[in-house]
Amino acid sequence: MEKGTPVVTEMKVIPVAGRDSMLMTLSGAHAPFFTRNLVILKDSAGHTGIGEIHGGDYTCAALESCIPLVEGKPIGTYRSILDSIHKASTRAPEDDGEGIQTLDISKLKFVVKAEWAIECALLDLLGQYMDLPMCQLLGNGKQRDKVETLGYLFYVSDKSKAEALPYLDESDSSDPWFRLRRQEMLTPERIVEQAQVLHEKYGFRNFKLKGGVLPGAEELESIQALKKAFPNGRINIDPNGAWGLEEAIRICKPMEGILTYVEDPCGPEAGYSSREIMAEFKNAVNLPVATNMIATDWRQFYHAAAQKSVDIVLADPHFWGFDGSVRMAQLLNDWGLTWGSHSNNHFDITLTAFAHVAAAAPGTPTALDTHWIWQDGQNLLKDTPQIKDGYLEVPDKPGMGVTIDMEKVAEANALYQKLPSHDRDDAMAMQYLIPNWKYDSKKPCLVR
Ligand code: GKR
Ligand code: MG
Repeated sequence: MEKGTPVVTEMKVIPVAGRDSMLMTLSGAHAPFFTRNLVILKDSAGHTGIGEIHGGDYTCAALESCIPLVEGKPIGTYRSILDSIHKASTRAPEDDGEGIQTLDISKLKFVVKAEWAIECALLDLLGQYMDLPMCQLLGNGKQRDKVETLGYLFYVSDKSKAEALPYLDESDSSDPWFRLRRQEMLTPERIVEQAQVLHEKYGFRNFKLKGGVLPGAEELESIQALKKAFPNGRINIDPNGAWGLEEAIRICKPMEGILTYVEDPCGPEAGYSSREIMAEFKNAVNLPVATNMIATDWRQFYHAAAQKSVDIVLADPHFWGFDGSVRMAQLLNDWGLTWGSHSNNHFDITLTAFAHVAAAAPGTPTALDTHWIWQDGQNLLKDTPQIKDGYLEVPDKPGMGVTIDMEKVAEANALYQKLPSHDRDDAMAMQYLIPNWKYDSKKPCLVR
C-alpha cells in the first residue's frame, strides 16, 4: 500500500471558450470561438494542479467519467491512476479508427486523449509536493531553460464577409500584432507582414504557414516571399495532406533549400495509405517530412517508421500524453529522427504544459508549434510564460510553476455556456465565404 504522498481531494472539470480569428485551413474557417476543457485538482496538502485539453462535450464527458478514478487517490500513484483510466476507457461506436489522416475535424476528439489534462494536473501536484518543476519529472529531466518556438502563420479571411458571426475586432488595440491578427491576410505580401509583426513582438525566426487554403503553387509563393524576407529563417508549410502526390513532388522539388521541412504534404490516394504515399514523396524530394496526421499513436507510428514515411514526429502531448510524448522524443533522438509538437487553439495552461514537455525532450527538437499568438491576451494564468526572442520560457517554480486566475476561468466558462455549440465546426464560417461549401480532403478550402 502506498503511503506518504498527498491525496486528491477534488477534481473539477470546467469547459471554457475563447475568441479566435477567421483562420483558414483545409477544414474551412475557424469560427469566432474555440473551446477547451480544464481540469483542476486539489490535494490534501492544499495544492492546486491544473491541466487543459481540447474542448467539446465528448471530451468533457470523458473527463467527468474519470472523477471516481482520481478523487481519493494518492498523487504518488499517478501512473496507476492513469493506467486505471486507460483500462476503463472504451472506444466510441462512431470512432472508425481513421484518425486524422484526412483532417476530418469530427474525428479529432477520438485522437485526443482527454486524460492528458488529468496527467498534467497530477504532475503539477507531484512537482509541488517534490519541490521540482514538472519537466524534472519527465523522461531524462530538464534539458533546457527555454524552448524554441515558431511563428504559426495563417491565411486569414475578411471577417466582414461573415458579418453575422461575432469575430473580435481589435483595430483599436495599441499592440500592432493584436491589431493585425483579426484582419484579412490572403496574399504573400500580407503573410510576410504577418511574419514581420510577429518577429517584432515575439522574436520568432522560424515560421510555419498553414496551407491547404489556396492552390499549392500559390502557397509556395508565400513561402518564397517569407524566405526572401527572412533569409536565415527556417520556413515550413503544412497543407494537412491536401496535395496529390504528383502535385506535391512537382511543387516541393524547387523548394529544396528553401523549406526547412514540409508537413503532411499528401494524404491517402489511389488505394495507398497516407503512410505509403508520404514514403514515396520522401523518396522523390530531398526535404525532411513532418507529421501530426499519420502517426498519432504507437501503432500508427510503427507503420510510419517501418515505411520511413517521416523524419519529424510532432508528438502533441494532447494525443500522446506527457509520458508518451517524451517517450517519443527519447526514441526519435536515439534513432536520429526529430521530435516536435503540433498544436490547436489553446489557452496559456497548455502553453505552460508545452514548455515543460519540450524542456524534457532530449536532443535537438524542432521549434515548437503553438497557436497562442492568436489568443495572447486571453490569459487564464496570473503569470503566463512569455515568448521572447523566439523562445518560450520554462517556469522554474515547482510543478507547472504557474497560478490559475479563477476569475478569468469563470469568465471563459460563462462565454462557453452562451455558445450554441461546443464542437469545432470549420464549415460553418466557411459557408459565408462560399455558399454550400463542403469539406474535401483533396481540395484547398478556397478552391471550389
Ligand atoms: O488550427 O486549424 C488549425 C490547424 O489546421 C489544426 O487543426 C491542425 O491540427 O495545426 C494543426 C496541424 O498542424 O495539422
Ligand atoms: Mg500539421
